[in-house]
Amino acid sequence: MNVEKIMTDLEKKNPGEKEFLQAAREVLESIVEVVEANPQFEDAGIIERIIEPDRTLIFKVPWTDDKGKIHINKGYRVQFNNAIGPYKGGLRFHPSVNLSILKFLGFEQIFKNSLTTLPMGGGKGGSDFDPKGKSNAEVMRFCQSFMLELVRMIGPETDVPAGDIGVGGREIGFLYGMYKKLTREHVGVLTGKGLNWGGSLVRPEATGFGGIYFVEEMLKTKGLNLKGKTVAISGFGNVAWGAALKVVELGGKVVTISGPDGYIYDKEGISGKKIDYMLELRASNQDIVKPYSYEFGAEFHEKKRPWEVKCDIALPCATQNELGGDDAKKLIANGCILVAEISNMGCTPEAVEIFLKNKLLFGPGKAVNAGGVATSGLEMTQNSMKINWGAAEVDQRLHEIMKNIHAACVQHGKNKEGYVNYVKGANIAGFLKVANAMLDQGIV
Ligand code: 2IT
Repeated sequence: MNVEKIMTDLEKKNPGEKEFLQAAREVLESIVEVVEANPQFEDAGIIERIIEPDRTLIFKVPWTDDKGKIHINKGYRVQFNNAIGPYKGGLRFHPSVNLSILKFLGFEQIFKNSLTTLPMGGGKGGSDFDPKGKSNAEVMRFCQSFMLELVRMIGPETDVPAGDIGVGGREIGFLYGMYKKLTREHVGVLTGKGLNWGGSLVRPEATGFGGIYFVEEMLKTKGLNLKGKTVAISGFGNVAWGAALKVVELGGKVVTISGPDGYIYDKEGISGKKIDYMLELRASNQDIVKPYSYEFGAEFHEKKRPWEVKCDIALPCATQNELGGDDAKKLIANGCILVAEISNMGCTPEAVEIFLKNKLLFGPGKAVNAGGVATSGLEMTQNSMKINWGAAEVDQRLHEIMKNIHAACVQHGKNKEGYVNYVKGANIAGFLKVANAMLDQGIV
């Protein structure tokens, strides 16, 4: 398998799509050995087929603001691969959204969803709409207009979107309301729904909780645990919040959160009502963390990232490529032993290379953050059965899934010296299931 040749062709077909090309290269480099050991994959064109989305819908989203001014945004849904189940993946509303970002996320989602052991294919969607500073009514009108087009693509057995950055319970509610009006069906077509209308307990916490269950498993391989560990977290949204809750519950100390405006360093530890305050920051719709420093008297470092603080564990929980090579070096110099991406592709390839070279415990997003979509899968199951599980049952299933993902990474990623390359392990384990399903189903 010639990775360089595949990448050259991919670049020609997808010019300038740097995030997508970055995600594709990482997977391809990881699976070389298994593809070479299994010539049936290349014979069936699996590689070329898996890096091309099944289809992509790009549409206009017109909406009117509270003053009556008309705005036009771009809307997208990328249906990447449905070999093992309906397309599944979140919607991201953020001004940075473009086709490259959604293709990288959709591509990652194929392997992540495969790792969960649940029957879900890979997809992603969203818009360059910026929720910052918008009123509730504006967000509603935008969501309704977005759904007028998205409805053509989705269905409970076809494609099941959820939230991602900028899309939480409120947006899922508005989207679901319009879907229901258009189709007259009350079905599990979106996940992350409200508890009164088909949502699952633990879904809001699931990405963060799952991430920390995975971190616990990683630590266990070294006979360690979270008790007394100092943890640096980036972001302050849903993912960071769930992770902080679980770290504190398991005896760790969270010392940072961050936003586009900078980071908070709270030496005393972020716990209890300080974690609740993250929800207030998010609800303020301002996308800033500075107010935390007035509220609790902690340090605010303007326009900086939290990777310069001394910590045992670093958890990127914000967005792609938020931790670079220089950050990686700083973390290692400060004694950090574990980095786990709870954001998607949180670390740059340079940072990942440095972590692997230095034999850190490094967990890639598609394994570490799979608890979010796994719990979406559990929401789909509950919707199909028309029942609701209790929180303990969902949490226990989530925990089990994360342990299984960790075991799959170890199985496929452990080298002769005993070091676990989780990047390789996750990519191989995720790929094999999808590739074999594609083989079974013929050239489609
Ligand atoms: O990146 C992700 O896995 C998500 N945003 C969650 C996707 C989902 O369908 O729950």
